[in-house]
Amino acid sequence: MIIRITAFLAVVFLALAGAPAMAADPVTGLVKSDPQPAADSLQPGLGVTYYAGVFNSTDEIPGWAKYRKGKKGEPILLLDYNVGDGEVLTSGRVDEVAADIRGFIRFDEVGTYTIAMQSNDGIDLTIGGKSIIKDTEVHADRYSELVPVEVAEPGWYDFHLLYFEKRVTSTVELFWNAPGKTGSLDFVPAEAFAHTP
Ligand SMILES: [Ca+2]
Repeated sequence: MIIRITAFLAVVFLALAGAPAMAADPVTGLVKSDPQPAADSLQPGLGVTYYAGVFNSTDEIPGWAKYRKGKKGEPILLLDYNVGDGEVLTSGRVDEVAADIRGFIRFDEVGTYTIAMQSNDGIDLTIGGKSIIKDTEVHADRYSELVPVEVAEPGWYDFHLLYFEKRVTSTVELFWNAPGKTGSLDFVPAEAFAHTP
């Protein structure tokens, strides 16, 4: 609890201070989706496949998915889920479920974005082939570090988030600041997400 409050206050303080401390090393070398997805092939939100089961780490999800079909869910339009003991994302379940979330995220600007997440339970976020945020095991709500992510070219990048909720409360939130923007981070907006069905 103390860690959680400290992390929360740190994010709030740094946001208010207008100069988020870059706690993490910058992530560089993101590769744009190649080819870029055709505009008429894209649908809003991120695609998601759910796997019902008891997970203790996101590292268990790929092996699990190899042998099970999973269930397609309604697309996730925004990663702003802070639902207490309610439904986990669009899964129709409140506990014991993993989500394999895939699609694209669009960076319109060249420069250094700041990306952060709050999660409960595990998350493993990869963008443009690079690991951005990992907090893979069971935990109460907590924030990641503020991760500087260098974008060399505007466009769509492959987005892949593994997530699971073991029991009780569930949170998945994704925040960013565009290059040069200071102040509090915003939820990554819906128009920055897309997927091909
Ligand atoms: Ca939980």
